[in-house]
Amino acid sequence: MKLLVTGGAGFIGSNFIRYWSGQHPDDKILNIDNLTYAGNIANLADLENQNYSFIEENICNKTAIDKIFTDFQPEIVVHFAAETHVDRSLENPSLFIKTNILGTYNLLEASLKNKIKRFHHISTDEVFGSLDIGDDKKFRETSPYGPSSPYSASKAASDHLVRSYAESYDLPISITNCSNNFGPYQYPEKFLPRIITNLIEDKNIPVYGDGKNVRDWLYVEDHCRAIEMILLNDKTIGKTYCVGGNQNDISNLDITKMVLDSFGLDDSKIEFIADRPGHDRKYAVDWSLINKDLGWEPKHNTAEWLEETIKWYRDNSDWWQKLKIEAENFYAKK
Ligand code: NAD
Ligand code: TDX
Repeated sequence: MKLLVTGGAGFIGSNFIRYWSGQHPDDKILNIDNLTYAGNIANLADLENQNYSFIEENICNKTAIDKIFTDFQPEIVVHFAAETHVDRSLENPSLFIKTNILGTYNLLEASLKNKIKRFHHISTDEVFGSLDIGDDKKFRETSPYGPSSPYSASKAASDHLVRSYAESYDLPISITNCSNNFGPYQYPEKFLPRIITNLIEDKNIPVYGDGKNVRDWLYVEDHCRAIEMILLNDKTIGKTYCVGGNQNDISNLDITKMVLDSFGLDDSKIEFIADRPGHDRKYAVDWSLINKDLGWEPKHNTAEWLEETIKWYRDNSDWWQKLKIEAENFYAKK
C-alpha cells in the first residue's frame, strides 16, 4: 500500500509514521511537511525503513502538491498537517486559515484528481466547543459544532470541507475528532511537555486561570492505532469517529499535581497566570462508536503513561532543549 502522510514531522504524525512502518513495513510512506517551528525531522531520525521518504513542501503550494500526487500515486492520504496551537492562533489567525483550510482544500482536489482510495482527515474535539464543568456530557459524532478559537474554527471549516467532498464528489473520506494527545515528541509549547520540561529545568508551572479546565488525555499510540483500524476497514468510508482517552475528566490542576508528584515536588511550583481568552472549560469524548464498530479502546492508562512520558522527556533533553527556547520566546512576547 502507498500512504501519503502530511505533517509527519510533527508530534502525532511522526508517532503515526513510526507506528505504521512498524506494523506494515512493506508499505511505502511519503511524508510531506514544510517543517514549520513545530515540524522537526529529528522526530523520525531513528526510523530505518527504505520504504519511507520525505519531501519538504507546503500543502498550500497547489502546483507542488499536484505534482507530488502525480509522481507518487498514493492510495491513502493521512492528513495531519496543520497549525495546531490555540495560543498562536489567537496571535496570528491568518496562518491557521491558510494551512488548515486552504491547505486541506489543495489536498482534497489532488486526492479527487488522482482517484485515491481514502482521504483520512485528523481533526479535534475542539470543533465542538466547550462542555460545562460538573456536567457529565461528552462530545460524540453527532455533537453540534461550536468552535471558540481561530484554531478550532479553522479545523471545523476543514472538517466541513472534507465532508462536502464526500457528499458532492464521492471522495472516500473518513474523519477522526480526537482529544488532547500526549506522549513523546510533543513540541514543548503544549501544556504537558511545557510543564514537564519546566520542572526538569527547575522552573515554575504556569497554569491559566483557576486551573479547573478539564481535558481528556489520549496517549498518542492509542490514537495511531485508532487511525490504523479505521484505514484497514472499508466500512469506515464516509464516517466520522470520536477518539478519546480512558480517564477523561482530569482538570489541569489535577494533572499538574500528578506531574508534581512524579517529581517529588509540592504545589508551591504552581503559578496561576492570566487566563487564555475564550478558554474552553471542558473537553470529554465518548468513544463508544469506534468501540462498537471496530473494537477500538484506549489501552494506555493515563497515569501510567504520563509517568512513561515524563521519563521520555527526562531522557531526551537533547531533543527538546533548543525547541523550548523558541517556545518560551513565543510566550514571553505574547
Ligand atoms: P504539530 O504542531 O506537532 O505538527 C504539525 C505538523 O504539520 C508539523 O510537522 C508542521 O511542520 C506541519 N505543517 C504545518 N503547516 C504545514 C504546511 N502548510 N504544509 C506542510 N506541513 C505543515 O501537531 P500535532 O499535535 O501533531 O497535530 C497533528 C494533527 O492532529 C493536527 O491536524 C491537529 O489539529 C490534530 N489534533 C492534535 C491534537 C493534539 O493534542 N496534539 C488533538 C486533536 C487533534
Ligand atoms: O502554559 C499553559 N498553561 C495552561 O494552563 C498551557 C500551554 C496550557 N494551559 C492549559 C490550557 C488548556 O486548558 O492547559 C490545557 C491544555 O492546553 P494545550 O496543551 O494548549 O491544549 P488545548 O488548548 O487543550 O488543545 C490541544 O488539544 C486539542 C491541542 O493543542 C490541539 O491541537 C488539539 O486540537
